[in-house]
Amino acid sequence: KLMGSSSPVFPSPPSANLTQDDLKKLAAYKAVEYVGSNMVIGLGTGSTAKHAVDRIGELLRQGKLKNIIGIPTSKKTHEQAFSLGIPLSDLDSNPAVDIAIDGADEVDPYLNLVKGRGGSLLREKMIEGACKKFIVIVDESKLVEHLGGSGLAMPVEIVPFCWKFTAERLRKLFKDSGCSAELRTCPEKNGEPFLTDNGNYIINLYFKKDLGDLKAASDAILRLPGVVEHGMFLDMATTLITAGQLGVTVKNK
Ligand code: ABF
Repeated sequence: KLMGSSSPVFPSPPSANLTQDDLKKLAAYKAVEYVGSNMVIGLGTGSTAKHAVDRIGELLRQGKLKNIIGIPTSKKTHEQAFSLGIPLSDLDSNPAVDIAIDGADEVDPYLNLVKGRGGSLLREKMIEGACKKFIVIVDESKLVEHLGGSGLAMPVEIVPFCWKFTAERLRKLFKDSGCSAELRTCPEKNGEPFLTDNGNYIINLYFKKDLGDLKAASDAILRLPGVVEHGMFLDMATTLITAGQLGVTVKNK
């Protein structure tokens, strides 16, 4: 299975009955221990990554981190990091990213991920694909045996043009896995389509059966015209930090 270390590191002994948000924070704080001064840092999106960005801002304010540059993976994270006074840039100006820290929706035993239920998968994949070390931070509820196995959505970002046509082609690709495809909408905006930071739509794919060969599935999705990117992050994470009631574990690939 997984290569590398897997050791409980913190807290020891664990406090009982930590909330899911406490666990997210523990994983995030552990990840920020890998951040040093003079680094270019990919800043993730979502409720787990938010804790990491807060912590980086705090260390910067305390003078414990100096001369860092943050590369935000979404407009939302940009706003958060900006409000914390973290110096920000982008991949055009800083194409070599030292480290990225981000959450995930599902993590399999080989550190393959499903991401993008927060809607930021394209920018996340661009930035996290450009970094030397990509640390994924999760609470233990995100661990799965097979991607797509949680019964929750596998997001695919597509261009709005003839989205129904693209959604149907995606569904047909995986009909043997009992796939259904739904446009992501915003209930708070009368069911209007959800728009990504790039002005695109998201199709949520749901599977009744295991996807099988993930690389083949990824290639097939990316070959469809109209598809921009999908939420499978295969062979990208270098480190997984998981927080559970029994402590925090670090696994390196
Ligand atoms: C981002 O945030 C996404 O890729 C993923 O969809 C989501 C995880 O959110 P949370 O940490 O709130 O569970 O990293």
